[in-house]
Amino acid sequence: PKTIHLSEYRVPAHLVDTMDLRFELFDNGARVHSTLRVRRNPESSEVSAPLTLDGDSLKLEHVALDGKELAAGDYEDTGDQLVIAGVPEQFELAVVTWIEPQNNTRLEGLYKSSGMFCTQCEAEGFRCITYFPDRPDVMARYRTRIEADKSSYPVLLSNGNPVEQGDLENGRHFVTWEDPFPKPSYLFALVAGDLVEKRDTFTTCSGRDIDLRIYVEPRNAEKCGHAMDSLKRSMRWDEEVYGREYDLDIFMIVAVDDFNMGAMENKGLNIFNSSCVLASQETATDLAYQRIEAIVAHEYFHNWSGNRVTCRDWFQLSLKEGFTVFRDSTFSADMGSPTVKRIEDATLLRTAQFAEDAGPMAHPVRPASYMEISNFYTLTIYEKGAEVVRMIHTLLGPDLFRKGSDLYFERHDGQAVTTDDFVKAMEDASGRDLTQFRLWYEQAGTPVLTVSDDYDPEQGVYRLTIQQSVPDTPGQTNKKPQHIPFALGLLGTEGDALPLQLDAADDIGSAPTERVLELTDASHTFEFYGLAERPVPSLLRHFSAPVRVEYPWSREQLVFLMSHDPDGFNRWDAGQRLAVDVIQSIVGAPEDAGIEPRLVEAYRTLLGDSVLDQALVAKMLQLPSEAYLIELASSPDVAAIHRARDQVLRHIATSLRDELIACYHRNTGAGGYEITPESIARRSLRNTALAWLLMINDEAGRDLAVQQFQEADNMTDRMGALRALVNSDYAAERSRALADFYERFQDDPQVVEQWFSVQSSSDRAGQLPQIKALLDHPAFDWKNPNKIRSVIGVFAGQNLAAFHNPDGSGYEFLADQVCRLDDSNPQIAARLVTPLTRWQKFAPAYSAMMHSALKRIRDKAGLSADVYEVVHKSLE
Ligand code: HT7
Ligand code: ZN
Repeated sequence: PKTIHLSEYRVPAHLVDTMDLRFELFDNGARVHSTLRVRRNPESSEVSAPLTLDGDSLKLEHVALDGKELAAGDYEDTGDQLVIAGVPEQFELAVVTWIEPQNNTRLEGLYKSSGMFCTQCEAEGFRCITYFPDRPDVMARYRTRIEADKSSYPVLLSNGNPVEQGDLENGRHFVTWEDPFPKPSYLFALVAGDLVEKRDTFTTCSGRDIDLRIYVEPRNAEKCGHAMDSLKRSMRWDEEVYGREYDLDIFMIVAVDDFNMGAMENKGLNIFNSSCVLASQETATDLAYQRIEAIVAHEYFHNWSGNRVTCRDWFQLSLKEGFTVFRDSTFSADMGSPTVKRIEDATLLRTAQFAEDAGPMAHPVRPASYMEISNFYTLTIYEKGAEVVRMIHTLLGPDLFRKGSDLYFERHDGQAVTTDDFVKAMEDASGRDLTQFRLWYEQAGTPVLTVSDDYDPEQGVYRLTIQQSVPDTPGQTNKKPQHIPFALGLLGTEGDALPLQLDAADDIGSAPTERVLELTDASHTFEFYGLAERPVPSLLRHFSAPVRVEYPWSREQLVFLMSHDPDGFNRWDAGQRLAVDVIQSIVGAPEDAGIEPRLVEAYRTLLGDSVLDQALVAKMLQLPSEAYLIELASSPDVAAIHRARDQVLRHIATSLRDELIACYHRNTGAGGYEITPESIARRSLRNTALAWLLMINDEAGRDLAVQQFQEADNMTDRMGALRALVNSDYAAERSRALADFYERFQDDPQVVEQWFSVQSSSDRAGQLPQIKALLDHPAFDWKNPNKIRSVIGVFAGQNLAAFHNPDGSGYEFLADQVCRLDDSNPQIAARLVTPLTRWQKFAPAYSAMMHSALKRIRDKAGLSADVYEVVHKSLE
C-alpha cells in the first residue's frame, strides 16, 4: 500500500455538478446506472488532465461520454481507477456497474444486513458502488432512483426528499429521491428493506415542520422512543446554542445490525448501528441510554459541522469530528451533570488517547500522511480534536466562540475546507492570534506539565513554576512549546477559595478565585500576592487542556482536595491520584502490605455523603481502572497491577462492609424507573456497592445480587447483579444467572452482545478456554462486528489480566483472530490489532511475545492495507 501525504494535496482536475443514480436491486446483485455532469475545474492547473474516477470491486458493464459508448481502448482500467484521457471541457458521462452486495463482508459501500440493503460510504466506500472522484472536495447534487421487489423491500430510502414513486412490472417498485444540497460522495446513502417507521414532528425556530422518521425491523418497533426524544432535544439545542436550524423537510434514522462503527451522518438519512438506537427499560442499561443520546446528537450535529461545511481532504477529518465531538459533549453536559460528563471525557482521554499518543500509531490531530484512512478514525482525531476545540472555547470565552462558529458556518457554507479555515474564523471573529495554538493540530504527543511551587511567608507570595515539554513521537522530534490554557485555584487551610492576585498593586478584594493562565513558553513562573498562608494548589481545573500534570502532591493534600476543592472535577481527580498512589505503592508487595487508612476513610465519607451530587459520588467511588494504571506505568507487570488493584478494592470493601450494605439499601426501592441523573446515580451507587460486596464473598451481598438479578425491572440493575455474580467466587450462582439471562434474552441481539461482554471482560468467566467457547456459541456471528467486538475486542481491551497471560496465549489468540478476520472485514481486523501495538511499553517477557504475535500477523499471505499499516508501523 502507498502512503498519501498532505503536502501532495492538489485541487481536483474535474468537478461533478450532478449525479443521477439508478439502482436495480436483486437478490444476486445490483446494477448501478450513473450519469455524471462533469466539468474541468477552473482552479486546477492540470489543464489537460484525464478524467480519473475511483472504483473498487466493480464490474464495469458500460461507459458512454456525451451519449457515445466508449470502447475498451478509449479508457484505462487500472484496477482501482477508471482513466479517460482527452475529455472535453464539460460533458456527460454515463456508467453502468454490477456489484454484489450480498457478498460484501467488508461492510463498505452497498451491502446486505439482516436481509436489507444499506450503505456505508465514509470514508472511501462510494467507490465500491460506482466509479466516481471519491474525495470530499468533489461535491455534487444527487438524484437517486431505487428499484426493487416490492414485497421484500417495501421501504426504499436515500438522501433528501422523495419526489416520485410508483409500481413496476414483476412485482417491483421504485422511489426517486432528490437531495438539493451538493454533497461529497461519502455522505451518500441508500436503504432498502422491510422496515417499520416511527414518526414524529419537530417545529424549527423559524416555524417549519420537519418530518422525523426512525426505521427499524418490525420486532424493534417499541424501542425507538429514546432515540426520537434524543433527536428532538438535539435539534432544539443546536438552534439555541449554535443558531443552527435543520434544512431538509425530512430527517431519517435507520437501524442496521451489521455496522463497522457506531453511526453515520449521511445527509438526511443517518444510518445507525442498532446498538446505538434501540433501547427499552428491560434491554438497555443507563450507559446505553446515555450513549444513544450522545450518538444521535453527534450525527445530527454533523448536519452543519460536517455536511453543510465539510472536509477538503481526509487529513482534515478532525475538522468535522473534533468539532462535532465537542458539540455533542457540551450537549450531554447540558442534558445531565457537566462535572460527571467532564470526568468521563477526561477518563477516556487519559486512559486511551494518551496511550495512543504515546504509541507507534501516534499522529497529530491533523495527520501529515496515512496509508489507509479508515485507520485514522482514532481517539486523537475525535477526542483530542474535541479538546482542541474546547481549548479555543476556553481561550475565547462563550460569546466570542459563538461569534467564531457563526462566522465559520456563514463563510464556508457549501464548501469543503480545512482545520486552518476553522481556526482562522475563530481568529477573525475574536481578534485573537492563534498562530501558536495551531501547533495543537500539527504536533503529536501529549504535553507534560511539570509544576513546582514555593511560598514566601514574609512577602505573602506564592510562586508557581510550570514547565512544558512535548515528547517525541514517530517522525517528530524537538517540538515547540504549545499554547495551553491552564485553569487553577488556590485553597486555604479551611478549604476556602483564595483570591488569585497576580499583580502586587491590584486590589485583593476584586481578584477572582479561579483563573485561566495561558502557557506559551517552555517555562513560566506566576506569582500570587497577598496570601497569608501556604495554599494548596488546585491545578488544571476542569481538565482545561489534554496534558499530563506532574506535581509532588502529598497524600494529605489529595485527601484535603477530595473533600474541599470547589471544582468537582478536581475533587474527583484528587481521589483518583490518591488511589493511584496507594495502588502503585503495593504493586509487587506482599499480600499483607498495609493499605493507606486515609483512602479507606475518604471512601467511608463518600459512602455516607448524601449532600454532594450523588452522580459525582458514584464516580468518585470508582477506583482507577486497570487500563489507566497500566497507561501510567512504565514497563508494567499486568498481573502485579491486577493483584494490587484487587487487593486495595478488597481491603476497602472489607473495611466498609456495613457502609456498603447501608449504601445499597439507601439507594434501592422508592420510585419507578426513570432516566434522570439522580436515578442513574442511585442505580450506579447500589450496583457499585453490590460489586464490592461480592468481591469479598459477602453472603448477604450474594443474596442481594441473586434477588436483584431475578426481580430487576430494568437492564441496569439486572446487568449490575449479573456482573457482580460473574466476577464473584460464587460459581454456581454465576452459572445459573448466565444461563437464565441467555434463556430470557436470546432473541435480542443487543442483549446477547451484553451477555458476551460481561463474560469476556471477567477474569473469572473470561479466561481463554471460555472465550474460545463463546466463539463457538450459536449466537456468535463472524459477520457481525458487534459480536466480534463483544467477545474478542472486550477480551483484549478490558480483560487485561487474561489477555496478558504470562504464557502468551492471549496474544497468540488475538493474532489468530486478526488473521481470520483480515480476509472478511479488514477495518475490524485492523482495530482489533490495537492492544498488540503497545508491545514496547510492557515488561520484556510480555513485549517479546506481543512482538512475535505481531510478526505472525505481518507474515500472513494477502494482508489487507488496513492491517498492514497498523502492524508495520508498530514493528518499525
Ligand atoms: N463519520 C462517521 C464515520 C464512520 C466510519 C468511518 C470508517 C468506517 C466506517 C464508518 N462508519 C461511520 C461516524 C461519525 O463520526 O459520526
Ligand atoms: Zn462524527
